[in-house]
Amino acid sequence: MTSDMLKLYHSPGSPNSRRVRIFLAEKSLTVSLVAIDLGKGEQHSEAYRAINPRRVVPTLVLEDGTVIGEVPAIMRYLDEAFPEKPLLGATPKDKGLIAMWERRAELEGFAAVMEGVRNKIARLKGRAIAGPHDYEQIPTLVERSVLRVKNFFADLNERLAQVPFVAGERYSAADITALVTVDFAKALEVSVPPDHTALKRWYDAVSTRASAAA
Ligand SMILES: N[C@@H](CCC(=O)N[C@@H](CS)C(=O)NCC(=O)O)C(=O)O
Repeated sequence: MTSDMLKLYHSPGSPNSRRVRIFLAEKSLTVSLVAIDLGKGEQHSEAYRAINPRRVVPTLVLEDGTVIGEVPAIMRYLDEAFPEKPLLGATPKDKGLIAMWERRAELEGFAAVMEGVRNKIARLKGRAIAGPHDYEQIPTLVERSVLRVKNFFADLNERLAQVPFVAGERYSAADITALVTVDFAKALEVSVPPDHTALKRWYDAVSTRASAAA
């Protein structure tokens, strides 16, 4: 099987879509990209809901029509189906460690930024949580989200003072989620503080890889 039989529904400005695009670029895989315009509400269209009733991007569609949503699930499929250049680990130990660090980056970093942005931005009024249900914003949450992001940066700085990459010695999916988190945090006006030198060193390295432009 070749990857060009796969279809990825994505949005150019969506951080979750970017996680998958970087993953694909790192593995040198090409898929057919279909853009969904979130600004115009295309995720709510009947046509897209027939593909992904959760109304979110990214969505991967396999050659036989199987639909895989959720970034970690898409990454898992791609790493198993195309095992060259594994980004989720090649040994049981690496798989466990990368899953742990990627999950921490998603839950403590990415989700905190998402919570802040979705409860802050006027355009997302009534849509504080992506998906099939509408939720009102809670503006008072934003301050706590920002604090969570800052704490995530401090914790990540400590980690990266010990190892070159988030999950250890090698670049992995955990670096992808952490990189997208740092860039996404700019929407909350949170950037890497100058004294977080290990985080800065890592950010400069991962954001200048060709895949970061994906
Ligand atoms: N848990 C989902 C989250 C996907 C998600 O939240 N995607 C956002 C874009 S980054 C979206 O589709 N938003 C649509 C909306 O805001 O209505 C995943 O891992 O793929």
